[in-house]
Amino acid sequence: MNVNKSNGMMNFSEIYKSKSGGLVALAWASLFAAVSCAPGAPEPYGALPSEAQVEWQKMETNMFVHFGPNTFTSAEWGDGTESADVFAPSDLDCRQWAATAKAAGMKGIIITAKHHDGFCLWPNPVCAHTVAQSSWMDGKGDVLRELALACREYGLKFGVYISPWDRNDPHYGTDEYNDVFRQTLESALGNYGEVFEQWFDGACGEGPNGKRQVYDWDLFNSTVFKMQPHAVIFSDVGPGCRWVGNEYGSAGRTCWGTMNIGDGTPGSHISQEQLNSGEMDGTHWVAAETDVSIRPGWFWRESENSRVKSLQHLMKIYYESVGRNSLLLLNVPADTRGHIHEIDSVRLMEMRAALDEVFSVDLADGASVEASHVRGHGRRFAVENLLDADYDSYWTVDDDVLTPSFTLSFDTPRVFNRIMLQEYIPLGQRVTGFSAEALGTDGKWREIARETTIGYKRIVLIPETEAEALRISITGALACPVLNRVALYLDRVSGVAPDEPLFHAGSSCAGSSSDNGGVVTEDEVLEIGCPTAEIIASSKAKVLDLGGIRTASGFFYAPADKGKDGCVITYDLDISTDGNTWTPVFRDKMFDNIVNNPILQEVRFPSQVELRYIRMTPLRTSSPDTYAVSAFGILAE
Ligand code: FUL
Repeated sequence: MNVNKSNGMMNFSEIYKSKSGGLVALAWASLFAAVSCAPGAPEPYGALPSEAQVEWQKMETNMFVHFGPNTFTSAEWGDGTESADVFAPSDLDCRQWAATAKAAGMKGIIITAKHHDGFCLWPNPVCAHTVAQSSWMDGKGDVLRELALACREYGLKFGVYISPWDRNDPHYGTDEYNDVFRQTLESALGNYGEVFEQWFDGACGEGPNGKRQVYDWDLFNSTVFKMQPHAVIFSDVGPGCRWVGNEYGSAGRTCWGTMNIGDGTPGSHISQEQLNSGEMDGTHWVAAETDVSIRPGWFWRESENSRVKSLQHLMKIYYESVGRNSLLLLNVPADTRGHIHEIDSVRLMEMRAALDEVFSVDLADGASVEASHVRGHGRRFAVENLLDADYDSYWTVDDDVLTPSFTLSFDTPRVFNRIMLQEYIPLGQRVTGFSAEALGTDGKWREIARETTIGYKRIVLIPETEAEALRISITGALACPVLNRVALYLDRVSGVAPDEPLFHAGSSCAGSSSDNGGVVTEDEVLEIGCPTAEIIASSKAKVLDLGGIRTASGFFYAPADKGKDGCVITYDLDISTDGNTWTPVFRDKMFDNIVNNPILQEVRFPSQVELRYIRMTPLRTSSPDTYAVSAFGILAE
C-alpha cells in the first residue's frame, strides 16, 4: 500500500496546471476552504507517556538477570550474613548473556546489582559487602562494568535493579541509611554509561538490627533523575512504569497504562488487582511491566534445571504481557559459572523462532480497508494508515465520534487466529472496548471477540477463523479513538489456545505423581508426598505420615492457585520417627517471597535426617483464617 503520509493533499501547482483559467480561481477558493477547515491532530487525552516511556514500551521484551550470592547458596532471599566469598563465578561471561538476549530479540538487560542480601555486584564505595570484599578476581571484579560493556557491544540497553531493602548494611533502619542508599544509587548510576531503567523493589523488611527502614522515595527518585535524566523508574507506583501485580507473567485482560497514584509509594495501598489492570482515566502514565522468571525461582539453582518453563508457557506469557499492553521483563538467571545456562538459552531460541514464525507474516497485508468515519474526511488520518509500519501515522476520527469501526476485506479468504491492534499512545490511551466480527465464507457475519482495552499493543487470541472480511468496532472510548496499526497472524506453533485458564505457579508439582504419591525430578531428588489439595485452618499444623522411615535432605511446600486461600509465610518445622516424640528442625523460618511468587518451595535441612512424620506449624499466613497446600512432602536424595 502506498499512502502519502506527509499530508495527503494534492499539491497546488498540479491543480493549477490541470485546470483552465476560470476553474483555477474556483479550485484555489475551495482548496483554501478545505485547508482551513481540515482538522489537525486530536488533542492529547488524559495522562500521557513521556518520550522515554513511549520508547521504553516499544522495547516490548527485555531480559532480567538475577545473579548474586543466592546463585551460590540456592536461596531466594539471602539474609545478608553470607560471606562475600560466597560470590565466586567460575567463568563470568556477560558477553554470552548479551549475545543470548540479542539472539532472543530482547532490547535490554536489567541486572540485580544489589538484592535484599545487600551484596553489591560492583565495588560500591559506601558499602562493605561487595565484589571488592570478595576473593573473586582478587576483589577487582565488577559485574556492572562487564555487563554495561557487553550491552554496548551488542546494541542492548542496560538497566539496574537495586533493592532498597538491605539485610546487611548496619545503617539500615536508621536515618543515615537513606543517604547511604542515595550514594549507592549515585555510584551504580554514575559510572557505567546510560541506564534505561532503574528497578526499585518495594520490599521493606527488617535489617540486621531488626528494624525496618522508612524509605525516602523522593530522594531516591530525584537521585535517579539527577544521574540518569531519561531513565524509566520501575516500582509499584512508577513514576516510570509499574509492577504488573504478580510474578507469574500475566497482565490484566483489561490493562490501562494509567493509574491514580495519589500519594502512593511503593509497597503502599495499591492492590495487586489495581496494578494488574491499571485504572481508566488514571492521573499518571505508569504502564505495566510484567516481570516473570523462566524458572520457578528468580535465582539459578541446579534443582530447577528441569523446571525451565515450556515454550507454550513462555508464549502464553508473551501474549499476556506484550499482547496486553505491557512490557515483558523475562528473568533468565545466570548460573554459578556466570553463564546463562544452556537449557534456558535453548528455550529462549525456541521462543524466538516461534515468535518469528507467527509474527513475520501479516495476513492483513494487501487487504482493502474502509472506515465508518475518518477525521475531516481527509487522507492525513486515513484508515489505510492502520496497515503500514510507520509508528507515527494513524487513523482517527472527528472529536465527537467515539464508536467508529473499520473493515478489512480480502481478495481471497484469510485464515488467522491472532488480531493485533495498537493505539497511538503519545496521544493517550482512549479505547474502553472493542469487538471483532468476521465475514465467513458462508456470507454470514459472526462476532469473534469482544474485549476492553488496547493501549500500546493488544493481541487478541481467537479460534482459527477463515474470513472474507473482518470488522473491528470500537464500542467505547474516552475520546475519539486513535489507532496506528492492525495486523492479523496465524499461530500454529505455540499451542496457546484462546481463553485458556491462566498458567500459574504453585498449582501442582513438577512431573507426575506415581502410585506411592512420589514425584521423581530429573536431578534425582525424590519428592515424596506430592500432590495434595487442601485448605487448612491457619491455627492447624500440616502433618504428613510417609508410611515408613525415610532419609530426607529437605522438604517442600506449595500453596495453591496464585496464593488464593492463603499461604504459609513463616512456620516451625518438626520431624518424628514415631509420631509421639518430635524434633525441631526450624523455628520461625520464612518462605522467601512466597506472597509475590507462590510457587513450590524447596527447603534444605541443615543435614540429612531420618523421619517418618513431618509437621509444619504455620506462624504467619497470608490470609488470617486459612492456608492452602497443593504440595507437601520431603526431599529424599
Ligand atoms: C521481588 C523480590 O523479592 C524477588 O526476590 C525478585 O527479585 C523479584 C523480581 O522482586 O520483589
